[in-house]
Amino acid sequence: MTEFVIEQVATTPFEGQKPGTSGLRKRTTVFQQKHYTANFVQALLDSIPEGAKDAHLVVGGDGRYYSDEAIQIIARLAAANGVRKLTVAHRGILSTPAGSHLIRKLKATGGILLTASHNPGGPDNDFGIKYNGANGGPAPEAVTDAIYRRTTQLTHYAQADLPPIDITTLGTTAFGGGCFEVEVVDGVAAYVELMKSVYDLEAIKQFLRSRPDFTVLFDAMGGVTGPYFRALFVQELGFPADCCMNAEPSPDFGGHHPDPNLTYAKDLVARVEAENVAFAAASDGDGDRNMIIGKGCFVNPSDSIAVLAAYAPTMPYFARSGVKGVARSMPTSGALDRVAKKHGWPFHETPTGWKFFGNLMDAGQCSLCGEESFGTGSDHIREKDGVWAVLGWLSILAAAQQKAGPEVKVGLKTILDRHYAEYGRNYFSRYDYEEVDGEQAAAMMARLRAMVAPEGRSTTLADQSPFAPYTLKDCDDFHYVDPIDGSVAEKQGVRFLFADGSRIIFRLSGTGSQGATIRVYVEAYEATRVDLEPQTALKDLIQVALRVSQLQEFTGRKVPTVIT
Ligand code: VG1
Ligand code: CO
Repeated sequence: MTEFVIEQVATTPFEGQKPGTSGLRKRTTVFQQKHYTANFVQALLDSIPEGAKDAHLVVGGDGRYYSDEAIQIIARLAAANGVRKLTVAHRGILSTPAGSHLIRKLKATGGILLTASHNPGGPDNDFGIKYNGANGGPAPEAVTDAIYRRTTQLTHYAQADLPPIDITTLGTTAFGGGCFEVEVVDGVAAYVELMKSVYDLEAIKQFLRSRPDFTVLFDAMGGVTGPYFRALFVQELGFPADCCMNAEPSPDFGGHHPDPNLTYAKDLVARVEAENVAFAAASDGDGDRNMIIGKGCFVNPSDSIAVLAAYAPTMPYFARSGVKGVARSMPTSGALDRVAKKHGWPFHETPTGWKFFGNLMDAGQCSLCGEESFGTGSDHIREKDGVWAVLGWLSILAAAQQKAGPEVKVGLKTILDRHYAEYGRNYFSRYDYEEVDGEQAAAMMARLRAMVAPEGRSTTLADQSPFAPYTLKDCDDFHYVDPIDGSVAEKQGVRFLFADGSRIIFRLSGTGSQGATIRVYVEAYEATRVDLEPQTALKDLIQVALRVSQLQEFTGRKVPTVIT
């Protein structure tokens, strides 16, 4: 057993160590500055609600560049701060959902996830650190605020002179006469077991056997999900080994921008069209996002969570536990609301970011939830879950095929068409303007906020001209009072709500690391005209959004970076 000596290292605070929508994300070079990562880890350890002393923390991430160094720093600081045990994923490879599960399964105090999620990685791109609590979910704002406050006050951090931790070999190593332990575990196995209990994989296999025409393709985008895809789709479900693209986790995601949308997953989209692939999916760097597509068919994420909820009763996990309620983030379309209404399920609308779903799930008020940003999940863990969603869609297809019988060949489009026929269609689109000048973006938002502020509201509502042909019914800056703990989140997005139920929403991203990203969300509901191309259906509304916000005038941007 290795003894260790604890050193108090003098340091000074760094500016801007403020966790955003999901953890602290900065350029890798920023994290590489002397003391930068150690400062943040010390502030994090100081802010663990249960205290760092005797804590058990899970550590892992999407394997991006600088993760190995960060794991060593975390181990040295954890040992010096009285942490009892670290459970570290083999080679650091642990998807965000698998991390959430491991924390829950091991009843750990929490976990430190090393990821900047869908942000590109590598020496010239982003790194990130995020804390998840004992429920497996992203730390609530009270904790992230405490971490930030602590970063502004630090004068020292404590570090133990541990030898380098070998994260390539499974097993436990004890240090300091047994007062500190590091266990390296397989980051994939426990998650695979969980999925086997959530879904009926046998039913999916039976569907696949009955449909040899059903071709598939999965894109891990060089991120963490490759090993999970292979374990579940190739080994368990028996898909051919070459059905997984970019399946080797790579420190820079093979140069990809690991964000599963139509723009950044264009290689997958091209192959789906060229090779007539019936079902394809991509996930982001840390495996919590998913995109589902097929030949000629794109599943909008807002529809995805609605359809998953509608089919939930056919899935073993929900058949066992029931659907206790559903939730979506505010900008996500209202498709889910309609399913909730039909089934009489409690429904919640939360601000953007998964941390707001955790309280609802812990209180037994939410079983499924989703965000328009390619995030879907359920209370099997406390993070959104890309692989879960892909299996969910396979399980939907299996259930629908079984019901339809051998005469009909069920595909993604069949499922969506039936859903729209039953519920109508919430057309939805998001325009992202990435890396806009920060001051210009702030000025645009400030003007919008002034328009919807209660004191200015009467004039805004009186002058309807910028909104034509729509009639403005209400507008506000979304705020949320958590029904479980009463905490309040202000300024979560400027909303213009129209008389016919359409909406336009503006907010700034809280996950970028450079400049500002403006997100514009538009939504319109059609009860019967469900076959339109979304950009056509939303054309007028998008024009209204650009006119009302003066986005082009403020930013000089004529076209968005990404359209979803
Ligand atoms: C974005 C999405 C949000 C998501 C967050 C984290 O945040 O809009 O819905 O929860 O990313 O996703 P923002 O603040 O940039 O809009 V992940 O996969 O990057 O952890
Ligand atoms: Co992610």
